[in-house]
Formats: sequence, C-alpha cells, structure tokens
Amino acid sequence: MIAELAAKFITLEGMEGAGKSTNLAYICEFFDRQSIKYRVTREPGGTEIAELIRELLLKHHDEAIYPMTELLLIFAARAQHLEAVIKPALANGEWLISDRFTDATYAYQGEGRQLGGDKVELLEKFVQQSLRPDLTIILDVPVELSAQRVRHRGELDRFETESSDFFQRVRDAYYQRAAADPNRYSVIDASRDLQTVQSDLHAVLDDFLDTKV
Ligand code: Z5A
Repeated sequence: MIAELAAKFITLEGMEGAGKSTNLAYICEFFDRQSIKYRVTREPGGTEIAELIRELLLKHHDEAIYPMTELLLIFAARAQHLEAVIKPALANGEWLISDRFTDATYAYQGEGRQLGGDKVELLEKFVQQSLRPDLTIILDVPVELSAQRVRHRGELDRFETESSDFFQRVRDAYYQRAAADPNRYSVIDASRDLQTVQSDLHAVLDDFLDTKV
C-alpha cells in the first residue's frame, strides 16, 4: 500500500564524516523492505553538469572562490538537479533520497561562510519556488569527531580544510534550523556506534511513514 502513496523527498544532512553515505545504504534497505520505489541522489551533483560544478567546488584552485560565487555555483547545480532529476522523479511517483540539499547551503554558505541566511532564502525561493524536503534527517557529530573520521582519507578537499570555527558555525546552523521546524527535521546523535544510530534512524523512518504519509 505504502508504495502507492505520493512520492516524498527526504534529505540527509550533517557534517563530513557524520555517516551520511554509510546510513544512506541503511535507508535504501529500509525502503526496499517497504517496497517503496525510490531514487538516491546527492548535492552538489546528481546530473552530469551538476557533478562538474561539484568538482569545481571541491577542488583547490590557485584563485580563491569568493563566498558569493560559491553560493551561486551551488544554486546553479541545484537548478540543474531540480529540473533534470528531482522534479521528474517526484512527478513519476519515485521517492527521492538526497545526500544533502538546501539545508547544507544555509549551514555552509549562510553561516560557515557568513553570507547570511537571507541570501540563501532569496535564492531558495527563486530556484525552488515552493519545493522543500518532506523530511530532513540531520546526523549530528561534534566538530572534532567529524574531523577525526575524515582525517584518514588522505588529501582533504576545499571544504575539509576549513577551520573548526567554520564547522562549529555549520553545526550550530543545522541545530537552529531543526529547532525552528521540528515537524520536518529529525536530529540523530551520530557520534554513537553505528547500530545505535541505525536503530534511531529506523524509528525516525517508521514514524515518518506512520504519521506523515
Ligand atoms: N556543500 C556546501 O557547502 N553547500 C551545499 O549546499 C552543499 C554541499 C549541498 C561535499 O559534500 C561538500 O559540499 C561538503 C559541504 C559542501 N563539504 N564538506 N565538508 P559531501 O556530502 O559530498 O561530502 P562530505 O560531507 O565530505 O561527506 P563524507 O565525508 O563522505 O561524510 P559522510 O558521508 O557523512 O560520512 P561517511 O563516509 O558515511 O563516514 C565517514 C567515516 O566514518 C567512514 O569511515 C565510516 O565508516 C565512519 N562512520 C560513519 N558512521 C560511524 C559511526 N556511527 N561510528 C563509527 N564510525 C562511523
């Protein structure tokens, strides 16, 4: 029965190393068990052009990328992703699970880069109109643990070399957004062992299917 219900848009957020990729696999298993037709995507990225913008954003360059340039590139990638993937999938009855979406822009560009949430909000309305996720799961880890989990990966990308103050602002921004709209957001303490995190994740998804669908 659930598989026939209107498609929903679910986003997964959190700092690097919070376990988004690891837990995405768990979410897919959950939806497989429910026989829900879904598609997994990510931001920045999700289409050929948007993935090129992602590469540009993550790579180190000799020339600095200014915060406003970064913000506009992210929304350019998002505009492409929305038209090519998100809207068609939802219209086709496919649930969409995205590894990051606009909450990351509020957190990283709005607060991390200190551009302010008002600029993000303006572009969000312009690019997305009324489209917002139905459920946003924030995997929360302290800044130090996030850094520890990604440190072993070798070369760090352009975001991963930011200061701990930057990441603290990112974390705080996620918290504030979740607190302002508890109906849409679920915050999971992802510093605990994976089994405990996934048991919480299971409860959040069960609750979403029971009460919001
Ligand atoms: N960005 C932005 O600035 N503005 C925007 O609007 C958007 C994005 C959309 C790329 O994002 C960058 O884009 C991102 C912000 C910016 N940069 N930063 N920083 P991304 O999501 O593609 O990249 P990421 O955040 O760096 O993802 P990640 O490092 O791959 O993190 P993850 O997927 O959350 O973690 P993971 O790979 O699942 O886990 C990391 C390790 O921790 C791995 O070894 C796991 O086995 C381990 N792990 C995970 N969970 C646990 C638990 N519970 N216990 C122990 N170990 C664990």
